[in-house]
Amino acid sequence: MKLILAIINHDDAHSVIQNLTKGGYQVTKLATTGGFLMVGNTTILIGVDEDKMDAALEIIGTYSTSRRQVVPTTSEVGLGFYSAMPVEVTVGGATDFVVSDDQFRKF
Ligand code: 2BA
Repeated sequence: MKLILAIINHDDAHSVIQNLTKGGYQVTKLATTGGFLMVGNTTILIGVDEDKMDAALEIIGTYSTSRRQVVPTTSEVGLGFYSAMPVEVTVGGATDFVVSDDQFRKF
């Protein structure tokens, strides 16, 4: 058994989860926040048998899209003055972690 933790964009969450569920996977959705942009994203947990793991990752990849996002940052330009310097970053598709789940029990 493996546990997939996938961090995806809020806007993709519905179609990713819908297609995983359609494929027979059980999914738990968490509302999370990225530490860099400090904006909301979605983390999904999927417990899968090893032989179904690649197909789950494939679904996540198919329905997750990457986006360019502008982040306002401020930097000191001297004498206590600050200038706003927008920085553009590419966010996602999906960031996936796969961990071994040595114990899985359901009561
Ligand atoms: P955030 O931390 O809000 O990061 C959003 C995007 O900002 C990242 O996209 C990346 O393009 C950029 N970024 C993040 N940290 C940066 C830094 N120190 N310097 C410059 N640019 C930076 P993604 O890499 O696609 O990540 C999307 C979200 O996935 C992240 O949101 C975070 O919530 C999660 N994530 C990504 N890698 C992770 C990791 N190694 N561990 C835990 N969470 C991760």
